[in-house]
Amino acid sequence: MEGKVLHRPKVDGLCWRCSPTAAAGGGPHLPDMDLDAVTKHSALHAKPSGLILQYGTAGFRTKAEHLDHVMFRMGLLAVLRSKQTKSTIGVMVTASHNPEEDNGVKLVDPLGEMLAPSWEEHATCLANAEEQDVQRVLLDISEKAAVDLQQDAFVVIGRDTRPSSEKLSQSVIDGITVSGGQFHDYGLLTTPQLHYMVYCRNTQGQYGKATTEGYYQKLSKAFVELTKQIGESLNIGVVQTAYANGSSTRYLEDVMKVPVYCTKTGVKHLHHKAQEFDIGIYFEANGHGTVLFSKTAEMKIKQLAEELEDKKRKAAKMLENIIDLFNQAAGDAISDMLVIEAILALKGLTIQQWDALYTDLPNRQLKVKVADRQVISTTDAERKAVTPPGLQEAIDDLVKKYKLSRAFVRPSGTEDIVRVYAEADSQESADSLAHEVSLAVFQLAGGVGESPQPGL
Ligand code: 16G
Repeated sequence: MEGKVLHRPKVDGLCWRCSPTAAAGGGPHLPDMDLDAVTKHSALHAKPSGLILQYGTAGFRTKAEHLDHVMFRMGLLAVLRSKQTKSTIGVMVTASHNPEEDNGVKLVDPLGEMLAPSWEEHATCLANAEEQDVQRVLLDISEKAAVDLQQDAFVVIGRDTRPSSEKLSQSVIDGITVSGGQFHDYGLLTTPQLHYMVYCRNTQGQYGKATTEGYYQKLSKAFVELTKQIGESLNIGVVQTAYANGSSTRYLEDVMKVPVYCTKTGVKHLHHKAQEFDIGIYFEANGHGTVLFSKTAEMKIKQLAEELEDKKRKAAKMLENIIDLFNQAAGDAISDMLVIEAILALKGLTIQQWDALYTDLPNRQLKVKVADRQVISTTDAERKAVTPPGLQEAIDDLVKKYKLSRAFVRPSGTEDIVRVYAEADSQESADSLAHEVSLAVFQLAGGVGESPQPGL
């Protein structure tokens, strides 16, 4: 067959002519479309005969094995749409929540919106064209939509994690390249991320940076702004116990600038204290903890989720989901873990980066057996011993010997022992301080059995 090259339509936009170069067998003439090459490649992505698909609510969706030709042809169509709109167009390979063996594809228009309905029709025509009609349908679409074929075309591609997605996105790329388009393949992306990329690229980065990092930055910035804004009208408090690492308290007070409170050990104490705030965050070093939102906070967030401009509304919606995810009844390690996972993903942080926000001071916990642990009474949220006499003074003297040090003792509420906690600038110092305090407890509070040994 003679090499035909699609060209800019005549002024009336209705008719096509062949390029003299192409007619003379001059080969591809980019950015025009080499229809011979398209036909050749199309045969490599042959349509199963009789298969009819519809560009539906979310593009084309069916069994992955039936989609190769659709992918190739959507690559072609994306190039035409890009030329027509003089903008970057997106192609997303995904079947979202459908079964794993399915797949699908949809096009994203210049401002990140869904493909225009008239182009959905073109998509359906092209996807269902029999092999010998592909050229004619391409010509037809270009004519109807007055596509300027001299224009450059640029397409961005994303795909989901399905096993079939990588190969199918390659077929999209094949369609793009054979029709003279350029592309950027983002690889794995969520669908909203691809919409975001398209929008960013067509607004010269005004909406944000067209990278996944840019996407996360934009969201987390909005999230921080919103929480700040909420923070101005709602009071936030963090509740810890004496067991909280001194570094965490310093980080919260000095860097995060949030007020920190200390209560006695036990969820019941922390929970009640946290209820005093609009947003009350409580956490015990042994893992118990959650975040409580007052009714006022919930209402405020709900309001913001409806009233504010786009990015703030999204951040408020995110906070609404966070309220649901945090267990409001009691500390819940699973719900805490999921919230943390979500925040890390949102901020693009690894667990290691999160862990490195501050460094815990070395610390040691020990147990001491005494005849009657109730001889020890405490005050100041268990940070100071009131009885037996002389114990607190002994602890104070020991603490003075070490740098960045702190120590306290309290009778356990769950075991028949006294707990000793110490922290200091090095593990050696923390171990040594804890041991010395254990000895003081043993001597002053009626220790039983063998006296505490170093290193135990
Ligand atoms: C219980 C508490 C926990 C507390 C721990 C203290 C609940 C659900 N759990 O596990 O909050 O930290 O006891 O134990 O209330 P202790 O008094 O033996 O140090």
